[in-house]
Amino acid sequence: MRLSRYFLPVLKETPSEAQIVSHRLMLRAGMIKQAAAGIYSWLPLGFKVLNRIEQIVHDEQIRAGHIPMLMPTIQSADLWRESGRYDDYGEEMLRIKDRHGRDMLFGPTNEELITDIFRAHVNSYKDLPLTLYHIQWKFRDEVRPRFGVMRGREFLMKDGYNFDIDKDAALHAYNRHLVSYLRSYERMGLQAIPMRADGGPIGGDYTHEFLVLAETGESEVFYDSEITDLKFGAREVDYDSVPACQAVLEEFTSRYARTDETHDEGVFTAQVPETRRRSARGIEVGQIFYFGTKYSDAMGATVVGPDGTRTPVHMGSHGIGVSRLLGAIIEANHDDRGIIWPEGVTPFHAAIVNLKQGDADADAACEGLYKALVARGLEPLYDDRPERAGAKFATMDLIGLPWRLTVGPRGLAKGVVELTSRRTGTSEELTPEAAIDRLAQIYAEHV
Ligand code: 5CA
Repeated sequence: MRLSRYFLPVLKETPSEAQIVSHRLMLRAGMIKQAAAGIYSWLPLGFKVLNRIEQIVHDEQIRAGHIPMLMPTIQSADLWRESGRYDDYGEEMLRIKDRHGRDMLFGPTNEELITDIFRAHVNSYKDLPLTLYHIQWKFRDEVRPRFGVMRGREFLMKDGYNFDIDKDAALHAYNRHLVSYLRSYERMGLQAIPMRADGGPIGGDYTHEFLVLAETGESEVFYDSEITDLKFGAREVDYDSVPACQAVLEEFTSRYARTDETHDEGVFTAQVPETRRRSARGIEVGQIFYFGTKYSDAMGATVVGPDGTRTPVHMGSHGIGVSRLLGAIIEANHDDRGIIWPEGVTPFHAAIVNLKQGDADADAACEGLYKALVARGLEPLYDDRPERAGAKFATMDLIGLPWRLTVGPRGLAKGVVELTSRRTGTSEELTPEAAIDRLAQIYAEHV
């Protein structure tokens, strides 16, 4: 993409309504624009990152054997009356009447709708296990929408639902989700710690939240410092293997980590040596639940078991805050000049900054780099505007592309361009070919 032809409405002033750094940076970098309280338009740069995150979530869900689909945003109140949640959900649910006076709602989550699909089409234990998921906009009429996309009213969520014959099988689905979530967050450049938590309106007493540590997090967390050293890394886990998934769960959850709802000072003190006790703030980027037969009992979702009798299926639901993740990633990756995208989610792979637009050699070198990067499957953002170098650097630093190629007559006279890391600030002079090879190599690990 050439910046002169892109739509990147960066702001010079720091918007006064934004209280936290990720919100400020998303507005300043022209990623989002508020449409109403807690509701945002996703401008091209923000939309690109949102898509990258969504793609990682899809890849990892499909890798775990979960099946993508799409349910609507608007639901009928009838199903929610069946489950008993129409009254329970309270004012967070946006209730709508259609022209015939029928009660509808903008879905805050989809347990009812998916259970209805299941009971209409699945009849036998032979069709289990089954995990269906979608990535769809949700609406929760939060009392205090704030912090930009972190606590929106309209937000994008991946929500998945498992259907299993019994508790053991459903717990395997739970463990599989935990593994796939650890992989997903690491690909986004985040360490998200799974913590025992509280079920809330979804229900169920077995649940883990995934928290990214950040000062601006809304949850208070208590943990054993050793948990932050755990890395999922490049290991391959067989998702069909009960012991393999169980082993990952145990490794990542055996060290103490709790959110405030279930924090018990006595247990924390007994389990964790004093030097390793930590408390901090965390951003909840996902949550997994096992809730047994709560919805299948209420809505009659049963299958015929091996002995010919009907039994309600065991279920769980599993959510990732796709739009919230942009805020969480920025909270964990920024400096005073702007965002620093992890390679896995960056909107463009590399910036090309032409120090002397209009100079025939510099223009030709930039065009050459641009084409070579595209040919290697990478997406560059070429700042081809007739601006000062300082302004071009400031824009690229603000929008946070992890790598910058700087091209100018002085370097070209020596046959080199400069490759700069946004994170470390270190620069290297390389021939254009070597710079392209380097970038291709860096991103080979992030496809
Ligand atoms: N049905 C279950 C799991 S699919 C569910 O709704 N879980 S949840 O309530 O925990 O939401 C899943 C994730 O969505 C949360 O972990 C959080 O990352 C994200 N989320 C929840 N509320 C908001 C909000 N108001 N704004 C942005 N993201 C949100």
